[in-house]
Amino acid sequence: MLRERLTGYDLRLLDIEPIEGGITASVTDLDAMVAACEGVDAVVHLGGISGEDAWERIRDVNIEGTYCVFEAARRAGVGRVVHASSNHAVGFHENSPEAPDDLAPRPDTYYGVSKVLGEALGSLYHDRHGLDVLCLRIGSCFDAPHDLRGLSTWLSPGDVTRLVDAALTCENPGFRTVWGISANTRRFWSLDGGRAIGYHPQDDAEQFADQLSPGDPTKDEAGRRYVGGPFTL
Ligand code: 15L
Repeated sequence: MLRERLTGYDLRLLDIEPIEGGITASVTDLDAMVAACEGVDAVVHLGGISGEDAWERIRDVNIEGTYCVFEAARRAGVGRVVHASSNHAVGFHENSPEAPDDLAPRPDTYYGVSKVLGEALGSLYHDRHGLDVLCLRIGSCFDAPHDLRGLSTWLSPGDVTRLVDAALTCENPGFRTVWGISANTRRFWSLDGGRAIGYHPQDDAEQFADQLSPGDPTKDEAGRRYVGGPFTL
């Protein structure tokens, strides 16, 4: 989504799968990550497993990989890291209107734990090494919402681009956590943290409401009740 939309940037891409014009390496290969970070202004960290998995896989890929991102950025003198965190870092909080961007950790899975660890590493690398670190607690970033919960948690392709652009360009962010959602009519979570960095979402999942019908009642109920929705089950 971002690769084709983040125009105006000179992107250096890295993926474990070969991609056109990109570096092929694992996010867990510290030497490769340091080399990839040489001479860049900022890192956008999106690498890793994007859902629940065995502890060993989450540990070896997401936790080790996120350490490598911050350590490589530090060694290469990169000033800013934008970290794709997730609502699942705080997934066992009950939904409440305008839930703040800095809810305390309450992970719903090992995957959520890896996102908490990423935020903790970001905090450490900010306080100890002075990096600017923005942890985006992304909701559901897809072309369109998949289910009723997505009417609240959707982050559109256009808005994720606006959010990452704001995270890359805002002045003196320090360390912060920011919800990653669109301007959804049914949203639970605050847009204040986004506004504070100059993120102004333009999309609303409501446009998909009449295309979505109730799914598994237990999952729909978890989606209403908990930040992390069915990940809590
Ligand atoms: C996430 O963090 C996942 O990466 C994504 O696949 C979705 O499951 C999303 O959360 C969500 O909560 O909808």
